[in-house]
Amino acid sequence: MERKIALITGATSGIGKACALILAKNGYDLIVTGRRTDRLEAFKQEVPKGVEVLPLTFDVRDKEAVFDLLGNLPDRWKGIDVLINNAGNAHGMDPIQTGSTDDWDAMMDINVKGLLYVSKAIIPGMCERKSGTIINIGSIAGKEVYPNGNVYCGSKHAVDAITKGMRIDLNPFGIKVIGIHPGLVETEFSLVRFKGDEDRAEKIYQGYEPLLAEDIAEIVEFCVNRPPHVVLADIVVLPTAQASATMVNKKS
Ligand code: NDP
Ligand code: 8X3
Repeated sequence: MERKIALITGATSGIGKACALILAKNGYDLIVTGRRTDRLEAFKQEVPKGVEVLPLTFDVRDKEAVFDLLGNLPDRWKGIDVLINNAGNAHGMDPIQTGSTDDWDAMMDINVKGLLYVSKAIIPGMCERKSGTIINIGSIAGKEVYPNGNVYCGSKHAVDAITKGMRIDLNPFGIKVIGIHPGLVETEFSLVRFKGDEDRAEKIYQGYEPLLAEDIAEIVEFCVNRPPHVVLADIVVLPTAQASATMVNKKS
């Protein structure tokens, strides 16, 4: 099988890690990123034999680090076929009148500006090669707004708009741009949102069967295995028990 290269941001847990693992099984060598170096290093042991992994530790908010590391990749890693812009989180869940500006900064800087910095570092190479696939992980929160979701929803609506803009601008270069917008996926997401409050985080996923990170990874696998003339442009995926951002059919 011809080996390809995928770059996955936020590969230290959840959706990003699951996507990295499934792409490894599909013959990709991987550039995996995140802030937790220990997890990136440990990840190297989890991939099938023969898969090459380049771990890069940086905060997507750090513009200089993004351009320095991704702009100076070793030649062997420059030809990125698939970019998955996944790094991101919600920070807090408060009404707009009492929300924290630190939380707002984190969400806009990571989910929106971080995605832009990484994309800007990678897109020129894809344009030169006239090929590539960009998958932006949005959210149901980018399609709807829910109580106390205000700024997180705003950040994911921005991801949705930026994804559509990328699709238009990069179309002449034959670059596929895909938005995947999941509903509730059980990962470390709620632990981060609720600042380490495990009880509160666990309750988000109780009383119904949430999506797993692997469910999203399987969609990514399907997307990257489409023939050249097919792009799955915009995908909303929910747990069956979830009908909208605000309606989840909980049994207890
Ligand atoms: P996790 O908290 O499990 O994973 C988040 C990942 O993003 C981690 O690898 C983390 O790595 C990375 N990350 C966060 N902040 C930064 C930063 N400043 N710089 C670099 N990397 C960062 O959550 P999920 O897997 O659920 O989230 C992945 C994406 O999916 C996010 O964009 C999220 O908004 C989206 N999403 C999640 C849903 C859910 O219900 N779980 C539903 C819809 C969308 P590290 O901490 O090592 O830096
Ligand atoms: C994560 C899903 O519903 O918590 O984007 O916003 S939700």
